[in-house]
Amino acid sequence: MPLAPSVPHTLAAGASHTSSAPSASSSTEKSAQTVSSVDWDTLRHNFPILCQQIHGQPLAYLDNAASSQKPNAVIESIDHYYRHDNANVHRGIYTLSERATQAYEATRDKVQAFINAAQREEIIFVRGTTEAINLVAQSFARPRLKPGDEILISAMEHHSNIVPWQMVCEQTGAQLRVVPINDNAEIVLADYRQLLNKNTRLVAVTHISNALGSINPVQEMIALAHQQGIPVLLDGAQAAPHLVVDVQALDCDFYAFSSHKIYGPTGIGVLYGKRSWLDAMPPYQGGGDMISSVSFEKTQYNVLPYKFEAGTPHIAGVVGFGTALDYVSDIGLDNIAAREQQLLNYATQALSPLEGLRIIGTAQHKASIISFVLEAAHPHDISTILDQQGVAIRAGHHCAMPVMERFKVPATARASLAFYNNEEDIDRLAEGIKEVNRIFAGV
Ligand code: 7TS
Repeated sequence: MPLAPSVPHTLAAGASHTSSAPSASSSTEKSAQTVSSVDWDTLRHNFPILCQQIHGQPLAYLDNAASSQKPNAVIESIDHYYRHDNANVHRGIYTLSERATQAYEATRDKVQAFINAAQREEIIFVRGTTEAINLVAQSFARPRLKPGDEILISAMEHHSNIVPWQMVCEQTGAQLRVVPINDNAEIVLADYRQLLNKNTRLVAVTHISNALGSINPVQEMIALAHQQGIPVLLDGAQAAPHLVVDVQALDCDFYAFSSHKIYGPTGIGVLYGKRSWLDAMPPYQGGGDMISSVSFEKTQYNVLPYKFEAGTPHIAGVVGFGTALDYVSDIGLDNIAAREQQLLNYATQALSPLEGLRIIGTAQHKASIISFVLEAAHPHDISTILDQQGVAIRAGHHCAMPVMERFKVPATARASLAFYNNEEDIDRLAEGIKEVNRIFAGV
């Protein structure tokens, strides 16, 4: 089956995109790009939602860890799909269904290239990181676990990488073990080494923490686990948008991430799994598309990856996701990572001296996420006052309640930066925090 996307790349990328970021077809041009040669200001204008005012002020969107905004190219490709190609996939012998199928399967190839998976069959489309982890918990872990077995996670996990394991532990009598983190929010590797043992059946750890920004030493952690034959799942929800992910170099067994944090639509994400594991796993859900034949006596399951994709999938989401991957690949993940490090340094310097402000999460290797508390005000109040100034940040426990417990805070305020943010956004954040201090502490 030909797998070329039905939307030509130039159209899928959108005029405003191709005019500002080099074309994906020009690999020499792309490799010649550096962080200083990318026109970040123009790229920001690819995101129509950012060009608006909130409460009479320009929007500074600093909640990218929760969900990132969508460039014109992504919005236009979804619009194009519904206007021209919409049909169900993998079933119709007519032009629209063939186009929809081609567009859907083309994204699988793009994901394979994006994370350097060995085979396209290792890419499973799911609703997002949460569903990917639940799939592994129920289809991989559950049949293998027995009382006395252990699942090892870290103390900085998102609830999506805690609760599915607790559920499967309840179902099987296995135990959840937790690797501690130090005061800088780094995994304590000595403790990790000690906790790995002959009862450990799986390590499930986040690549980057959403609440703290820590980039974990996953390569080393995987190697240590593999020395004892223990498979490793990485929660890549925060990593895939911010650094180059190579699942073969990492040698992880499973990798989960969401489209909506990487400038694509909501409701779609990826489970990568090594083929040998996926082949041995039973389906997660039953229904259409995941079978090769059904009778009342016996159902034959479909081959990978379809065995794990029961029912009509989120086709438009997959199409938009493919465009988002083209978009970030055109800019270059290494350029994005470098730009975000510049912004992180700028923000750390701007925020650190502010009266009563304490940054929670000071790992040596850190992504562009700054969680903080202020002596004068609760994070919810900080967020409310900042919103009045058009500055959008997140406040709360960030679905990482054990992290709040670890640092003995009820909640944090969190600014999470994407490549389209700029120094002005950060200056306005700092000004807003000063205003909070004036209101609550008179300083
Ligand atoms: N894992 C991590 C590390 C995350 O940051 C998130 C979402 C998830 C899993 C779940 O992803 P989903 O796409 O399935 O929902 N994190 C956040 C956040 O930090 N604020 O809102 C959602």
